[in-house]
Amino acid sequence: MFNNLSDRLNDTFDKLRGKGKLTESDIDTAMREIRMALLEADVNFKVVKAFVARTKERCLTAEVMESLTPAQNVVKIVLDEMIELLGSTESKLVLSSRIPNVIMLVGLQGSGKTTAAVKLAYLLKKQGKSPLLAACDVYRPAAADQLATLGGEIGVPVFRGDGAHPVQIAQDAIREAVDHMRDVVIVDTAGRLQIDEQMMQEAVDIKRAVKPDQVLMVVDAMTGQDIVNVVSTFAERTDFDGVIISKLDGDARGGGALSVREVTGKPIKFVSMGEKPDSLEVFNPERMAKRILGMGDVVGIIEKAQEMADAEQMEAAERMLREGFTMNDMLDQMRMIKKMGGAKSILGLLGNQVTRQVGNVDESVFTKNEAIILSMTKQERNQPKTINGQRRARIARGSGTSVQDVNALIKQWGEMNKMMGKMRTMAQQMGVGGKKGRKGKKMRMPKIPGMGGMPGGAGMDMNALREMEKQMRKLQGGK
Ligand SMILES: Nc1nc2c(ncn2[C@@H]2O[C@H](COP(=O)(O)OP(=O)(O)OP(=O)(O)O)[C@@H](O)[C@H]2O)c(=O)[nH]1
Ligand SMILES: [Mg+2]
Repeated sequence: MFNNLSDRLNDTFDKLRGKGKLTESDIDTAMREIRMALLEADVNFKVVKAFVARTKERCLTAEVMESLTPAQNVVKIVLDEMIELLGSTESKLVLSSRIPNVIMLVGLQGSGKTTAAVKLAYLLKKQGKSPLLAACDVYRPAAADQLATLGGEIGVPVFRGDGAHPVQIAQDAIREAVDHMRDVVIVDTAGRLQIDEQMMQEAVDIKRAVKPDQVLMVVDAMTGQDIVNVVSTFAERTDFDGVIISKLDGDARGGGALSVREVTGKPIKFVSMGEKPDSLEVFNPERMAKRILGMGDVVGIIEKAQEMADAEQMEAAERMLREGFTMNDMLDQMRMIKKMGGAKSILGLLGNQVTRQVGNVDESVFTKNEAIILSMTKQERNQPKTINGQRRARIARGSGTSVQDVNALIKQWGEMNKMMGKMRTMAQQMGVGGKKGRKGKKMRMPKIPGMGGMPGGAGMDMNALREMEKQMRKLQGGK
């Protein structure tokens, strides 16, 4: 589900990321691609139109266009809008204090009502409830048997008033629940075509008779553009409080699932991801949106890693400007990247910015460099210039590496230290770097681009450094 849509959206994001600064026409192109991708996923065209309009408007603000990372902002906006489209917050099933609570399921033929009824019963049972399933589909000969079999599998009783009218069965089931201390009755109704007036009326009658606490409409994830017609009749006749999307595990394009919230204004409560009783999940818009954008839940981990890195880096940068760049700083930097590299492996092949940043990290080089630094004495770490040939040989022996490896690392440190020296001079001229600034105000040191990627063979990001120097010069008054 959504694979194709995810791929398409990520292609668009990749193109944007490759651009740096974005123009209005870049946004136009991206929005056109997003529109096409959604339409191809069979999302309702009105929903697509509104979605793209909202997204575009937010993307074209100066805040986004003039930011240093416009592409990232665009992705974030698309994500936000997608979450909004899906309902922004989790909408739990609310049970009332009435005993028994009655939940009635309605939906088209074959949409997955009976399966969903059983899954819901299973979920409630796990939460300590004692549900009863009511078999009100009297039209399909095997319908009650199907429910009885599935109910048996999960140990939930099924009330089947063989031969009675569906309204009667529903009422009797409630009586049965009261008699046997069952606190939730789940009413499985017969599937109906929305054009079948008699069947629609029956659903209305059942609803009127048992006054359900919740009517849930089951919508097959395979429903596409037609979703509007499907739900509107139900909305009109039986009304409903929420939606269960079934068959989300299939390979349908998922357009209906994406449209249903906007089309009905009703929350999606559950999604069903398979035929097994335990495959009903409480619907979480954020998780789903991230899944659609190919971000998975790991995005959170990455964001955290990035935040952590930012804060740590900022502090480290300030201290380095004050006290100079030591081997310990280099070690810290390496470890930070390694942490992010770890997150990357969870991420898999996600087209994420952070993945890109740490993309070329070679773990074995990390381990080697880490061992080398750990084999240095405190004094050597603080003043790497004092590491002579003899010491290099000792460090190589101690870390199980070669003198060449040690040389390479010290050389790398030398380059970084030189760069830090330059920056320190600039910073001092500007009055930044921990000490009070010229105007007596403590200024924060900007994050040093490229520093993160340096050790471990990922290579120094010279472009980022040049950009940084340019920025610094600008800050000094354009010299
Ligand atoms: N893969 C998958 N199959 C599902 C899911 N939900 C339902 N099905 C299958 O879809 C078919 C129809 O499901 P039912 O639960 O019988 O649908 P229904 O709405 O009760 O059908 P009627 O009572 O005939 O209207 C069955 O073969 C189910 O096994 C799901 O989430 N994933
Ligand atoms: Mg059924």
